[in-house]
Amino acid sequence: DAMRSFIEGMPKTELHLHIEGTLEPELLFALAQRNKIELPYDSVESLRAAYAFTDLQSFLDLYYAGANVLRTEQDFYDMTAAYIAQARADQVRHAEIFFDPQTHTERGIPIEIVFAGIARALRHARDEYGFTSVMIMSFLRHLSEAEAFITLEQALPLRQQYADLWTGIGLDSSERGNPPEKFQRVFARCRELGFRVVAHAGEEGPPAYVSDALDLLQVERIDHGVRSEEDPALIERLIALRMPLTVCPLSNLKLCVVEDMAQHNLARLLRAGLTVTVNSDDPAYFGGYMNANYLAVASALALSRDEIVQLARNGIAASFISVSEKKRLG
Ligand code: ES4
Ligand code: ZN
Repeated sequence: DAMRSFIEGMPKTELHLHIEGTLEPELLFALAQRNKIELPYDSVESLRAAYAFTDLQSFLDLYYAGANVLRTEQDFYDMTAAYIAQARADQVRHAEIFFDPQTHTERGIPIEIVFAGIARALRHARDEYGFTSVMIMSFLRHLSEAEAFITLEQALPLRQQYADLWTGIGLDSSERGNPPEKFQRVFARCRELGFRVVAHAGEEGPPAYVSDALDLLQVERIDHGVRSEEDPALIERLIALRMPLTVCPLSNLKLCVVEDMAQHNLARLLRAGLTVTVNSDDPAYFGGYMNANYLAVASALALSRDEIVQLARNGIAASFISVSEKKRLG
């Protein structure tokens, strides 16, 4: 219908995308075969059938298991190139991409391999298609702050080599029981080094984790943040700060953060004046890329065309690109 073609044709930005979460079952099987890795599933279909999650942890267990097929620079390149093809088909013009080095270094994959494969695909997309991107290196919050510091130390020698892409630091993985305060010192160090910082907060965790991400980590965006609604004073603060929330509707549905899409608070948050953006999180696991996320909320929440446009504009405003590049995006 008309809303569908409007959404499909609209230029977009992606601000919350885990590259390891774009590994489709087909590619996962192909990489397993290429790397001679045995999988506990006998087909692409049986793997996909296992993607029935009850909460964040039930997803993370499969997501980390899936990442085990990524071994070579070419594997990281192929995964990233496949994502870019999907994003371009959805009229995504710019993507800010999380990657989790610890998921790979813990398995003995050198951090250099991770950076090189992802960056080669992103540079190719920029040079060939004008598709721009930012890399956001994320710390796994179920690991210790000391381990985050070690990862930062391993990555810093690569900073100059990837200065055109790697400008962000994030915080992801199991939220409950791993509050922002656990990473206060490493985030302070990252800010001192000049990185842009963001953190997942208020996905499964309480609104206090959102306030703490602001106060203790001094983040510039909140990833998810949907549970902020439980604290009206926090909502007022997020509005006053124009703090962007990178909301991921299909993710929230698949991880049972919301019971059904009609219950999602994206429209209420947007109408209250928050800088809400729409994003796809881990599209290979959650059943859809950018357009599917926009279509799901547009239909379930009866968004107007103006509201769809506002969401897309918020994505440009909240991105980590220069004013001149923002003008290029509209
Ligand atoms: C994630 Cl949905 C989500 N939440 C927290 N950490 C993550 N890593 C990948 N996807
Ligand atoms: Zn996420």
